[in-house]
Amino acid sequence: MQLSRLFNFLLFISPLAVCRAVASPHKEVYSSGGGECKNPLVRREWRLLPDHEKKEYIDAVKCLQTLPALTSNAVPGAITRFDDFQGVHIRQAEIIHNVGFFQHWHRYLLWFYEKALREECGYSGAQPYWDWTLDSTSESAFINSPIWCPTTGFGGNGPYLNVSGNPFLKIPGRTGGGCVPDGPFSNYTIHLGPRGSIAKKPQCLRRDFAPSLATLRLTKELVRLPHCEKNFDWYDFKSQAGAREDGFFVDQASFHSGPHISVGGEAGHMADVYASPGDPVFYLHHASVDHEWWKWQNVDPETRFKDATGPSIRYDFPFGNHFRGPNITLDFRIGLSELAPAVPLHRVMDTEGDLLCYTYAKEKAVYDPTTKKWVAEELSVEEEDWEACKDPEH
Ligand SMILES: [Cu+2]
Repeated sequence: MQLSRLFNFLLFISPLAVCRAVASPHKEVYSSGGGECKNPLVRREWRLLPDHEKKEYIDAVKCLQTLPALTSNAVPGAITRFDDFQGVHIRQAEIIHNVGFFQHWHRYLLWFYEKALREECGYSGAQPYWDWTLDSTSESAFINSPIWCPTTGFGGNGPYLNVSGNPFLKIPGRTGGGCVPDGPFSNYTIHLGPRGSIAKKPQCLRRDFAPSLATLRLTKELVRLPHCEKNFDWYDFKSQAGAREDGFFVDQASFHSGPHISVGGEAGHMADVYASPGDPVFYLHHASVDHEWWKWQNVDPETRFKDATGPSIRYDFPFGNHFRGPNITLDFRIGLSELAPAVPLHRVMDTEGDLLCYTYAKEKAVYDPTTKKWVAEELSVEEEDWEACKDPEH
């Protein structure tokens, strides 16, 4: 395990344009035969993938969107394999958020999504992530992020709708709301949602960017704060902040809720607590949420691979003022309905354990204003410490 982590110290110098990228530094091959993770997939930031890898990923997502669903018996509106994953999230949305196993459940979902892309759609890479802090420096940085590129990304914002039609959210600074008009998913039909609906209801992919929220809540400094917590329950609570029983609080938006709302605003799919996986960018966002947890865990693996606490029931303390159920333990079980077997939490604590087999590249994306390209650089020891908040005094 340690040896495989060492491989990630590779230095990648790849000039990348905003909408274009270049050659791949390497390709990891997943191998976890015999219950041992030997050669983990290495997840990287979207803008650091060379163009042909971006295309391969998007082609694989589009492939999932054509394969027949496995869960149509339970989810009548599920037509495709892509819908399967959105469907299980819709069905479990009321039990998997604002609880202690939120991180674990989403990690497990992503693992099976990544697996489906690879095993059913021939994708040879790892699930990429979207580091929102790179796009929170200004409103224009957010709007012009490489992730929204119509040719090598996921397409951009929807046109502005004066009335969002969402009675549950009031988001200042929303700028869109309509159907995404460009990119690879502009003609894609989402079948499930809104909210808890699992009946077939064809709809376009909608985005409703709130760039000001991104600049206020997704800065490197704010994203770092949960990392300063030594115990999982407070790390987890802070990373899930913003979405509460009594509504959404923009001024408390965390790196989980903040990107959901910055992309989804009021009318976009990403803002829908149930149906958000209808937007393919959901998986890059959640890979980044998982990346943060992975960073937090790896500061002290001995302790933190065993630290799973927090309520088993939604909105129990500290997510609300209720005390209705017991706290989770490592033996608490999560599942993905028909999509994957139920497993105890201890199986998903280590991303290089006997079930999961992936890691995150130890690199950072740096923008070179002269060449207008993003390049990968190795994290210095000081930067790693800062990101991990090993010493809150500094
Ligand atoms: Cu979720």
